[in-house]
Amino acid sequence: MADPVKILILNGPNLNLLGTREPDIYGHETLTDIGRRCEQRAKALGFEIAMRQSNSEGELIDWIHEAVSKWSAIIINPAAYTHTSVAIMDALKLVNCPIVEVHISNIYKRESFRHHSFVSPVATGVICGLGPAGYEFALEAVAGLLRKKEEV
Ligand code: CA2
Repeated sequence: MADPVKILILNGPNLNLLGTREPDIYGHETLTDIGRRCEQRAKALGFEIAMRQSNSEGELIDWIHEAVSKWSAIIINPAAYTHTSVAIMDALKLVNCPIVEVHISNIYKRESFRHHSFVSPVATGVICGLGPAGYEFALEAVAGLLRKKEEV
């Protein structure tokens, strides 16, 4: 049997506390709940996933580097690093696989400093403002992107 397609799902700073504050913006689900949703959706799509979270920019970058050889796609919610990190943008540029940027909230409806993303110009696509379901939509998008890649 063929090896399962492996997808890396990365989460940036403070997302470990999701579900504990600001439910009007982020809802009530925790990152563990979102991980469970993703596991189910990934199973249906025939993917194996690794869901990781870090509050450290360097650790996120080390994980992105793994995608050069180990992962078929990256789904990333860089959290506040979205708006600040040239280093994460540079690391993502080195990766030759589909990258889907996810934001739970609609960053364009919020403070102006959230309107700029260093990640979007290097991402294959962006899902934003659709709540925790955005992670599942990102998995569906990856399935489509990988299928398209196989066809060429
Ligand atoms: O909407 C998103 O997914 C964000 O990436 C979340 C980041 C924010 O800085 C971005 O502008 C948009 C913030 C993550 C904070 O996580 C929370 C932790 C505890 C309670 C609520 C949210």
